[in-house]
Amino acid sequence: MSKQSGRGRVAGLPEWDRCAVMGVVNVTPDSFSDGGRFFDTTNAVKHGLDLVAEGADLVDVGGESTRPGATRVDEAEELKRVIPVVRGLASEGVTVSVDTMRASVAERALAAGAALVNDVSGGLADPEMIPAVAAAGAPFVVMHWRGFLEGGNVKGAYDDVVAEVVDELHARVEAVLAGGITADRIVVDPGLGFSKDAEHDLVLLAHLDRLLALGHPVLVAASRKRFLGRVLAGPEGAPPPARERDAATAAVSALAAHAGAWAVRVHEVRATADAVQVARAVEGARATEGARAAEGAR
Ligand code: PMM
Repeated sequence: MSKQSGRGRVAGLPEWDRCAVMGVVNVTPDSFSDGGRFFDTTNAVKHGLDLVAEGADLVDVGGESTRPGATRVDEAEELKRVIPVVRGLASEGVTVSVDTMRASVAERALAAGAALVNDVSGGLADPEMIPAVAAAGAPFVVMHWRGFLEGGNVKGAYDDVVAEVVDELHARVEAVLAGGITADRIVVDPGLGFSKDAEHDLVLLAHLDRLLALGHPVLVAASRKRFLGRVLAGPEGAPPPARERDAATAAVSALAAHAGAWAVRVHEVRATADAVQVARAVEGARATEGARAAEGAR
């Protein structure tokens, strides 16, 4: 299977000639890595527009932290956080994704101009989610998820993490298709850090080809995650804080883009925008070289 086979195009979204950059706007007081900084509508919209100016192709707006142990916000609060930000960004022409596990939030966000629903539970947290997204004809990100993490990383036991994540994602894709979302609107995501330790995340990144083989565009969301802290710290050291993991994040963006990812989801856009551009240029050079070689062989 060729490296680019998973990049493809997602129906209902613009098409990019390289790995797309999804900038993150967390409208939460307690997010894993940038919590509290953009916790009001005006600041959040401004931050989203800044990310676009820095090179984001789309902006992912979320109102609920998904970090391990985070308590859920209620529906009214999530709506209050997310919908005005989605509306504000969409009205400025930004391609907006909504990061939610609630069908009601997805529906209202789509009505407010969102173009994509990003559900870290892959439709498992809310039985109304898949029918709602199908009815709206919107694209859907299906992330690998093993449930809410109460009491730590309890569902992270694997014999073969790549095979299990691929199989479980495949099953979710089947469920999503059965629920009426069309194949050309499905994006898959390995769910780095969700019921996974650093070793699991790294092995999944080493085998993005296996995820691409599912036949859907792949989203990689490594930004500032724990595994990068572990890599940077080495075996004995203390991991640097989340906001000191952006160079490492950009390195993952280059690797993921090179491996054929459709998009990378990042908090700091500038370096990743450069990374995906470099990956695109290298791909272009390879294609030119291949064409020349073919020409010479004739
Ligand atoms: N991770 C987080 C939030 N949303 N969405 C997708 N599709 N994939 C992810 O891995 C993912 C996500 C948690 O990270 P944050 O709180 O730092 O944004």
